Amino acid sequence: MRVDPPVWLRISDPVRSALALGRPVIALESTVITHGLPRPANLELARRVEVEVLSHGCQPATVAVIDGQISLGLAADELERLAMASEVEKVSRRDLATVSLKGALGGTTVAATMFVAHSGGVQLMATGGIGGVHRGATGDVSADLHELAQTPVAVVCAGAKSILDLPRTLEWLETAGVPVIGWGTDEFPAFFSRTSGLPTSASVSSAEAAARLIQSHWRISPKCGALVCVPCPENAAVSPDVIEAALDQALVEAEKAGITGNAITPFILGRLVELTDGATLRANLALLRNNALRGAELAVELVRL
Ligand code: PSU
Ligand code: MN
Repeated sequence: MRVDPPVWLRISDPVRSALALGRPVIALESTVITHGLPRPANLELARRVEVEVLSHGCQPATVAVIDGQISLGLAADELERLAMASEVEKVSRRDLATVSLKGALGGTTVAATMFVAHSGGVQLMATGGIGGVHRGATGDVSADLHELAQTPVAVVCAGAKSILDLPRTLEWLETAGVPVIGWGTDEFPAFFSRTSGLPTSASVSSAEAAARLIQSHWRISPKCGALVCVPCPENAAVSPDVIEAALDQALVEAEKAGITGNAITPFILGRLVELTDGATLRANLALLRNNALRGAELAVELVRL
């Protein structure tokens, strides 16, 4: 039933055997490790998430580019190199070939992670927050949205990054036919904050219900992704007011410093941590872990169906 993976893709042995046995597998995004979190918290989290996902009966498959090899599933030493390297690229879908030919190290965005996961036969991935439509009239729309429109992978996230224009991001997803499924909520979560005041397109209250909905979506739209939104855990979430104030300041600073394109997200995230005395970092770590664990439950249910 499964087709052979493409020659450019390196699949780790544990991931390969889990796939061959039809066991649950979840792909994990890695730009958050390379560009979204400070060291060494990034490595600690990445390791912890892999261990916990495994203990939930699901095989983790961190996606990254290692010395030019596009990889699904990393060895422990590769994860450490990726997290601690000073020279590491942010790899979106357009960058895969370039970084691969350079033989470089790279952390993959949601778009690139989805594409690689799908190429290897993995249907599910977890991340912190997806990219989307940026604020203002820059015309900056993340490749994550285009990938969701054309690649049948379900992405477990805490919504879109709060630095984005959330209403326009949701409009874009609606236009592209991508379901936005709230798990335990009917509001689109705003990453560090649990609420945004904006509705999801569907709501489920269990892993089983989420799996059923995703499966049904793929019967009807077999080429389209889906978003599964899980709010940041209550004890780590930050109030929208605090985020908005810090964000306004960070956005002004970014504009003054002339920061644009794919450098915006890492810059803003770093400034938010400083401006909120670490509250956004604690929220980011908590939601990443939570999304991976909920994702693992979902992977188990998807296999069961
Ligand atoms: N959210 C975070 N940290 C991150 C990202 C999102 O808290 O590092 C990354 C994800 O990899 C996402 C990417 O796919 O930012 C989107 O970047 P861009 O807007 O340049 O497409
Ligand atoms: Mn962008």
